[in-house]
Amino acid sequence: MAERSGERGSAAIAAALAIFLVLFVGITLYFFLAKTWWYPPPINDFGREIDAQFTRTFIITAIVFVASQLGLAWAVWRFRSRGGRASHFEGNNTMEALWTTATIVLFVGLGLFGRAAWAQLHFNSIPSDAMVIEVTGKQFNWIFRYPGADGVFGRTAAEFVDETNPVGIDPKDPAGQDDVVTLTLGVPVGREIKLVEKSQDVTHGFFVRELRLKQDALPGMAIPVHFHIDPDKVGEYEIACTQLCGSGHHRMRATLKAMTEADFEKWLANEKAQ
Ligand SMILES: [Cu+2]
Repeated sequence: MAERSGERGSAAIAAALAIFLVLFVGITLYFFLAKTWWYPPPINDFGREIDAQFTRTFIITAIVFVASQLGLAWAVWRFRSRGGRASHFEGNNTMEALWTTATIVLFVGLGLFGRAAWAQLHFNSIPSDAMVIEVTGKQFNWIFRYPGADGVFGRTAAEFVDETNPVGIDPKDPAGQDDVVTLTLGVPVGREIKLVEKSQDVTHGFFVRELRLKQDALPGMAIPVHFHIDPDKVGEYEIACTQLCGSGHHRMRATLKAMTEADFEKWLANEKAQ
């Protein structure tokens, strides 16, 4: 009698756990397929390439996830306690070799697929006619600098940093006289932009969701990245800091303003006048 009630208990618990696993898989799949918490649409080829890589990764991991969780649900139900002794086996070289090989193939394969996008951002030579803009992260602002008409940035040094000179341009350097310092990243659409990232204090993370571009800015380093924005993607996009850089981290944001070439020239002239 005691044994029979034990059987019923085991079946109920096994069924509940198996049903929970199936529901859990279904709900998880729904959120990914419906893209409930997805990025806003990309605004260049690089963004679309990153999305394609995300999709490849999600499809492969989804197959593994669904198969393993449903397999677990099936095993929980199929091998529930029936009051007998549990049997087990130890070690299986064939299975060890199989899943180790499968994991290597998956990870290396995904890496190979993703290398084009990675190289595009970090290793491919930046076109020589790219517009160069410097971005400096400091607690808790992003500051942008344009080289001005001479195309050359003035020298900077920590000793010159103050409220009116946030990036510390050397006042004696003639190349720095026409540098334009702004709090908004204005760029013309359809043009290659080379962004040189710097930091004055701690590690900050430059991130624009629509560009799918994320790169840390580190003190003592000048890190170049490059991007362009599709000609039809004029608009304003949020720049966020993705590194927990201090108590004001949450308000360390700026705006990326993508404009037509003519609007950009007007905007830059206006910023310079200020
Ligand atoms: Cu920051």
